[in-house]
Amino acid sequence: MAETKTILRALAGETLPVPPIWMMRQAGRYLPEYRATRAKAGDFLSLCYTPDLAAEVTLQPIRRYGFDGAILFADILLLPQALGADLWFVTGEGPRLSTMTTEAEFEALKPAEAVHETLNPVYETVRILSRELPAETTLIGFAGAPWTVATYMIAGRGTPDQGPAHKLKDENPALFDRLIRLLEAGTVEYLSKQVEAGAECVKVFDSWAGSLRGADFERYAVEPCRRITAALKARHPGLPVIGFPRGAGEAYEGFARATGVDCVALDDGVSPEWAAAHVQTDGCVQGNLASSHMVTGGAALVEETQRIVRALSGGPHIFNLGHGITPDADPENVQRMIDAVRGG
Ligand code: 1CP
Repeated sequence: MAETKTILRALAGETLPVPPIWMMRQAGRYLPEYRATRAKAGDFLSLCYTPDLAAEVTLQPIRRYGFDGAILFADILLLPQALGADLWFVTGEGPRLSTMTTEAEFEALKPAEAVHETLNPVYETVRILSRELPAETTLIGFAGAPWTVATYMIAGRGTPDQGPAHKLKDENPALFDRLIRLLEAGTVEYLSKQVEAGAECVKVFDSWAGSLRGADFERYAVEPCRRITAALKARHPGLPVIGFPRGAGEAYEGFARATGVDCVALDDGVSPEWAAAHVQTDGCVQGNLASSHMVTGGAALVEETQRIVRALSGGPHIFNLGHGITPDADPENVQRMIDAVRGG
């Protein structure tokens, strides 16, 4: 049967007359229905680990907007938790984890194969979604990339410059490499189970790839993504993989070739015209409207949306924001963006 899901068609390299669209953090605090379900769950982690509620918040933006893709509701920090790190969320501030900077702390982590014990509820969420999503909607699984997850594990929280992770990488490269390899193996385990449960493509979020320079970018952004992609495709032939080396700048060029991903997700730091000439030449691209337009709206939102659609119309493209939508966004601006993409 010919593929009818537009996101899978774009990921396979097809140029479509209207790009499919979904949005990073589409299930999130800007939506009143999300806030209501989250209040019912109590806290953020309970929401992630209660399959019925996690599936419900995943479905909310699909019902409201008819996005072409639904991203599993979970978090990149569930994997370190499954490896044995303590994880909690401080309301209004963000995630906190027990830190991992010494040999002894590394040794206390569990092996990659042990992650399923904690992550089983996430796979159940995927199974519910694969039953309940509309036939035309692509179910997207995801995980964090090793470098980005390591930055949180080493610092115990989000940091402006990922300083603690850079310090460990430079002072104790052997220990740092072992952590990266463990995260790679855990990520392959985690994403494989999501695929077995019904995820139709997966995205690897390297949100802090932009702070890696030169050889470090190769070693800790390109190489882990290449090894993860190869391992996943060996287990699941034909599985489409989206890579998101956020902040890569010029290093976006060649990233798909070097890693084997089927699609490169672009942040808003590169122009769509540049991406058409330097990134889309290797295959599908995703992106890249600045998420601030979801707050400010107006004519600029429509003009920038149309500019991106036009610039990337000559090749495979999935429309998205350059980063996650923020809690202060206006839900009506999301509809305006969709209408501008679909020509409504
Ligand atoms: O209060 C709330 O309800 C929590 C806000 C929230 C949400 C909605 C967090 C906490 N995580 C999520 C869900 C989430 N996280 C998804 C699900 C689906 C969707 O997109 O709709 C995804 C894909 C993520 C991925 C994620 N979590 C990333 C990578 C993408 C990115 O934004 O760069 C990162 C870095 C995280 C860590 C994290 N989780 C939550 C916060 C606030 C953060 C960032 C913390 C920091 O850097 O300080």
